[in-house]
Amino acid sequence: MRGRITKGTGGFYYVNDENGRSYECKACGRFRNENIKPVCGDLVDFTARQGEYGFIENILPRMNVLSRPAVANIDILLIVVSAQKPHIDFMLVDKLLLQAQREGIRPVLCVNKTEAGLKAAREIERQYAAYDVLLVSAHEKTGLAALKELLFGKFVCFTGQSAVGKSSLINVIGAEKELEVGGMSKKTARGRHTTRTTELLYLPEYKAYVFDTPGFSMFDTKGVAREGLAGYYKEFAPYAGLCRFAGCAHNKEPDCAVKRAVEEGKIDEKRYQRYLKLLESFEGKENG
Ligand SMILES: Nc1nc2c(ncn2[C@@H]2O[C@H](COP(=O)(O)OP(=O)(O)OP(=O)(O)O)[C@@H](O)[C@H]2O)c(=O)[nH]1
Ligand SMILES: [Zn+2]
Repeated sequence: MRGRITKGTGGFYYVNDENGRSYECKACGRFRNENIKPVCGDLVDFTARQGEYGFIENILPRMNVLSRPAVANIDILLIVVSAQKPHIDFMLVDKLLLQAQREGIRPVLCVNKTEAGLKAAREIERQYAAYDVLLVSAHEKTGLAALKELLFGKFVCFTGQSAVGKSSLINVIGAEKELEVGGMSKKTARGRHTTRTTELLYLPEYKAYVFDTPGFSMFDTKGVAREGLAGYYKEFAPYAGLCRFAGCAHNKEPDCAVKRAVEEGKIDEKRYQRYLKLLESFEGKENG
């Protein structure tokens, strides 16, 4: 059978089949010998056994994988921020966008708590106009249709600072239905004080998986060459090829089309300033 790993604990893995039914499995010995560790989100071939745990036989090639917590095959990284408190950390969002794009994951920004703080929400929309931005309120249940549409059939990872409302959003979109977990019926609405576990939740109504984490292991610049950084700024793309120098870092080089676009207000000044700051943090570092 084909399935997706939703949870791993104490040598056991929980694998959902295509109908969202959960099976307790062990990894077959070959994986340990080859030093392969299944992770949450992995798509696997497994055999189920009557009244006993099954076996994961094969892990399909991963589309992407993020670490600490280790999660694979994410379709969408939903970067949740707040229009009220806690105030948005723009640099963190820039880094999460970079991290997603580097892994080939589609990033979507989700501004929660928009029943107030509309000015902040508009500013976020403006700075990230090159990306998809949703405005929602978990409390007022507004903007959820677009979020639900996004979810359908996908594995969506909710990430962002603590207290922006990730759990609240998952609860309001998933709480109508009861969730099947290991044959037991359990409400999707988790208590706010339950300990955080690395677990994918299945939302049968949307045939979707969601995962909730404040972030992944500290962003590092490994794997992003200094010259490659600009490539992760979608709004630079129309101009980047027009600079005088090939490989222009859009910093102090003369005749830079990106800088010109900033001066003309076509690229957001604040995003550009943060880009320079990130670029600076690369100076003198070994990347690659
Ligand atoms: N005003 C307002 N508050 C909200 C909204 N959504 C969530 N909150 C509140 O924000 C606080 C944090 O919500 P959580 O859902 O626990 O946030 P989280 O992002 O999951 O936080 P962590 O689990 O710590 O990562 C709670 O007090 C919620 O009631 C909203 O749409 N508007
Ligand atoms: Zn340039």
